Amino acid sequence: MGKQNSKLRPEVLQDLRENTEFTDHELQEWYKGFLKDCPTGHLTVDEFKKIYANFFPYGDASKFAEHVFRTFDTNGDGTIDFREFIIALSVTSRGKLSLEEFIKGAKSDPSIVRLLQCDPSSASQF
Ligand SMILES: [Ca+2]
Repeated sequence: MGKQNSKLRPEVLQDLRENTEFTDHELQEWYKGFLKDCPTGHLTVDEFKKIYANFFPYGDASKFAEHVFRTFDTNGDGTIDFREFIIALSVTSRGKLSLEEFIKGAKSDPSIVRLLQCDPSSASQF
């Protein structure tokens, strides 16, 4: 298998720094975490559902996960790469949170839960 390269390349780092509010250090930390969950560097919808289920273990969240996945997958190629992930996250968290804080905050903040679970096609149920 060899040693995994878990460092972002300088040109990638520069691009992400300009498009998010994260620092170099935070971006590297997020990238390490991303590769841990997703060694290929590309999240599929099935992998995303698994991760999402850890965020929201109650109920069947897979439909919502698919909606969030489509929101994150900005180029619509069916996978979420690190750039799409971190930019979506930067918008959500404003870059002020660690991953743990984000998960904790997302679980305890009803507005984020609503945001993540918002499915326009089923909004009329509420
Ligand atoms: Ca994509």
